[in-house]
Formats: sequence, C-alpha cells, structure tokens
Amino acid sequence: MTTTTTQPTVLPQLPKKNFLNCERGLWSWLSTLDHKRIGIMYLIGITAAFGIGGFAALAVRTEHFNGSEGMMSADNYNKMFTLHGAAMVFLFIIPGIPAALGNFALPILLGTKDVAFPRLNLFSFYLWCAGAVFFLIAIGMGGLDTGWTFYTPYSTGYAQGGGVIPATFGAFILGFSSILTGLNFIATVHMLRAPGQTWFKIPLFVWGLYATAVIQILATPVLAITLLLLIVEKTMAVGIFDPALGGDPVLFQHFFWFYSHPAVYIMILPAMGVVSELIATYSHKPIFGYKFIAFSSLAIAILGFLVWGHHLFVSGQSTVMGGIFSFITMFIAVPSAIKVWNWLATMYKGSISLKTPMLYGLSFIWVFSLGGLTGLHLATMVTDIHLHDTYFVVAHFHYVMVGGTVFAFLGGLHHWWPKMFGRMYGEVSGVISWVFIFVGFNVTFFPQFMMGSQGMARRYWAYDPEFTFYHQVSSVGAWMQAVGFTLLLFTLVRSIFKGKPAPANPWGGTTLEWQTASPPPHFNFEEGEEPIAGEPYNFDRVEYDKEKGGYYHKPYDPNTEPAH
Ligand code: CU1
Repeated sequence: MTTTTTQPTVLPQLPKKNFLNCERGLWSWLSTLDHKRIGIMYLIGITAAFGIGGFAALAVRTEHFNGSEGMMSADNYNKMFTLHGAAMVFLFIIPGIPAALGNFALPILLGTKDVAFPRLNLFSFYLWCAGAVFFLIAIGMGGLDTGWTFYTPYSTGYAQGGGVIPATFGAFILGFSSILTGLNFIATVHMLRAPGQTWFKIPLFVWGLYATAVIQILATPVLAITLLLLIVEKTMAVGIFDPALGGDPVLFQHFFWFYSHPAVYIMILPAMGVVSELIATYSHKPIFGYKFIAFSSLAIAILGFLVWGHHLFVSGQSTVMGGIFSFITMFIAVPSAIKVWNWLATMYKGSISLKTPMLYGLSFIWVFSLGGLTGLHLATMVTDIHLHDTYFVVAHFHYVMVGGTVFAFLGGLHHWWPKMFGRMYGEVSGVISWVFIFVGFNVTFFPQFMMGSQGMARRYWAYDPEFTFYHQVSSVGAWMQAVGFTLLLFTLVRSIFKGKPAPANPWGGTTLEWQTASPPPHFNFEEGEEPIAGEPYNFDRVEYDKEKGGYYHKPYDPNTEPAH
C-alpha cells in the first residue's frame, strides 16, 4: 500500500489564464462554446426574468395591502399575477438550476472538458432568449390575464389583452430549450465521466440533473404540442378545447398537467441534488444513503408522470379516477421523505458549518417539508374540494417552488460562486440577506395558509374585510423579501470587484470541481491534471491546514480506496 502525498494546490490564487479572461470582448461571450460561460449567461438572463417576475409579485402584494381600495384596476391586477407566474415559472424556475448552475457545474463534477454537444448548448441558450423575447412581445401587446396555466376556455375566448398567442408561442420555444439541455446532459453523463467515475460515484447533483433530463425529454413535448394546439384553435377556429367549436376545455387541463405536474419535478429534482451537495459539504460527512437518494430521484421522475389528475378533482372526473390519482400522489411522499431523512442522518454528528449556502440548504428542508405536508391536504379529495382555488393552494405552491427550488438555487449559487468568479462573497452580508429572505418568505406565505383555509379565494382583485390583516402581514413579508434579494444581488455583484481571491477549495468540498482552480481554466482542468474520480464524498481526502488556513486535497489513490 502506498501513501499519498498532499498537493498544496489549494491556497488562494488567481490563475493567470482562466475561463473568464482567456478570451475578451462581448463577442467572445455571445459566441462561446464553454459550458461555464453559457451557464453564466443563463444566470444573467434568469436574474433579469426574476427581477420582472418579482416586480409583478410586489405589485400584486402592494395592491392587496390596501384591500379593495387598491391602486390598479381589476384587469391590470389579473395581468400582473399572470406576468408574475409566467415569468417565474417558464423563464426562471424551470431553467434556473439546470441551465445556469447545472451548465456551470455538471461537466466539472464529471471531471470533463465540456458537455457532449457544446454547440447545441449555445443554441439552447439562444432558444431561451427567443422565448423570453416572445414574452416581452406579449407584454407589449397588452399582456394577458389567463394565469400562467393558459386555461381554456378562458385563453381561447374571453381573455383580456392580445398577449395570449405570443406568450404561448414563447413557452413553446422555451420548451425546446429545456428539451435540448436535457438531451445534452444525458449524453454528457453517459459518455464523458472521468476515469474511475462509475454510476455510483457521480455526485448527487448530477443524479438530480439526470432524472430531471428524463422528464424534460419525455414530458416537455406534450406541453409544446398542447400550446401549439391552442394557437391553432385560436388562429384557425378548429375545435379542440373550445366547447363553442365542439372542443373540450377539460382536455386542455389533462394535457397541461400531464406536462406540468412532472414539470414540478423538473423544478424540484435539481434542487434536491444541490441540497445533497450542500448538506454533505457543510456537514463534512459522507452523504448517508447515497443509493437511496440517487434511486429516489429516478422514482420521483417516474411516479411524477402518474399524478396529473390531482389537479382535476373538481372537474367532474370520476371518484375512482380521483381515488387512484390521490393514492399515487401520496405515494410520491415516500421517495421525497427518503431524501429528507437521509439528509438529516447525514447531518447527525457531522461537523456542521453554518455558512450562507448551508443556511439555504437547511431552509430548503424546513420549507420544502412544510410544502410537502400541506400537499397532503390537497391530494386528499374531500379536503381538496374545500381548499381548491383558495390561498391555501397559493401558499402550498410557493412553499414548494420558492422554498424548494429558489432556496436550493440560492444555496447552490453561493456554494459555487467562488468557483465561478474566483472571489469570495461577504459572508456577513450573505447571512443578513438570507435572514431577510427566509423570514420574509415565511411571513409572506404562512398567513396565506390560514386565510385560504378560511375561504379566501385566489386570483381575486378584491377581498372581504375579514381577510385584511392576513393580506397586510403577507404584503409586509413580500417587502422584506425584496430587501433581502436586493442585498443579495449587491453582495454577490460587489464580490466580483472587491471580494477576496477564492482558494480552489474554500468549503472543504470533496467533489471534482474543488480539485481545480477558482475560476477553472478554459477546459476545466490543466492539461495533465485531469482527475481520476474516487468516492464522491470521501472527506478523509480533505485536510484543513490551520497554519495556511486552507484545505488540502489528496488525490485519489486506488490502493487505499478500492473501486466498487
Ligand atoms: Cu401536480
């Protein structure tokens, strides 16, 4: 048995040539094939979309602070919540983690130079941009008030504003961006893993992205065709969904949710992957139940296709069908709970450091659990009839989406930020912005569970005076979040110019991205230093050097760490 040597490649350094400065000028970015640069371009794009969606949310909440004496008309209110939902879901949450963080991290986590099809990757980004442009055109044409789900017969007949066709066409194009990214990731994971990286040695974030890609490829085409059918019906008066033309509006709901429930897992699975990385890294402990976490991702991806009817309990669907959908929906709680228990077991007796990314990781567990548990009330037919289309649904949805996806996204963003830009963000202001966002989030949405269960219907411009208090608390929470997100943006952007240089491995991580410089060179690893992968979460290989204040990473040694 040979002993390994420690390689002191880990102290603060800014390598002269890295992917940020190896080529200069705007064109070198717009035409880049580098997955890291494409990831950062997505990051800029989705941040802008988040800004638009967030502004609309603030407008909605501010309107509700004043009750029925609000500042905007009922029509504008409807357009505002539609803009909020559509921008957040289609432009931010769905592409958020896979396209921005996944693009940046996936090839490095696999120890490879790039994704399998770099040109296709750039093309996917421009498809995203084209989809976003159509959303902007929709706003320019007077917006739309259908809600982000484009429900018929509303969207086929009575909708206000001329934006229905451009917005659905935008979502159609965005679907292709998502499908192609999924294809690219699947090919990359199959073909380009580092030497030694067998399937059960890939990091759990990659498993999350892989399971997501399966859904992206199988479910997204259904949405694309549905939206195309809607456009065909609206432009050529062919009866598909509109009863006046002989169509069936409930058919739209079946088609829409056959995609959009699995899409909930397009949003959640990558988030769960990020959280697995965060919990292991900041507990400095191997992840508990690796295979259970990996397989539960696949189980969720498959089961997610069989539950769409839980959105149609009150549509006249038969009780037997409802019962089956209800049962399968509750069954998905099993693989989700497996993950939560494994994360808790990972933290047990770990050496936990409460850095900003870990705070977001822990927030995810708390908020996602609340979102999941309140999902049981909606999955149960009798209680759903009472809660259907109330603020309870709004609160549940936001606990799952914001609490789930957005908190994991923010955790991953802080986690990989030093790797992206080679700079450390200010930890103190990072934590302060987390406090505002986490507290603000709960203040915004917890009262919505209460008013929803008391009968406050969603998507209404006005409300009865008895709900005033809940609405006002909720609006104050929204403003707190706005403060938090503004500070977060300031913290991260400032670090690019004023942050301390980041070491290769600032957090003591064990996966391959921490074994290359921050920021990495153009092809991720210096020539001749391409890694051989061992166990992804072996913390014995990472040592903290007190004197130099940095982590050292021992390279993989097949003699001390045999393959499976
Ligand atoms: Cu669903």
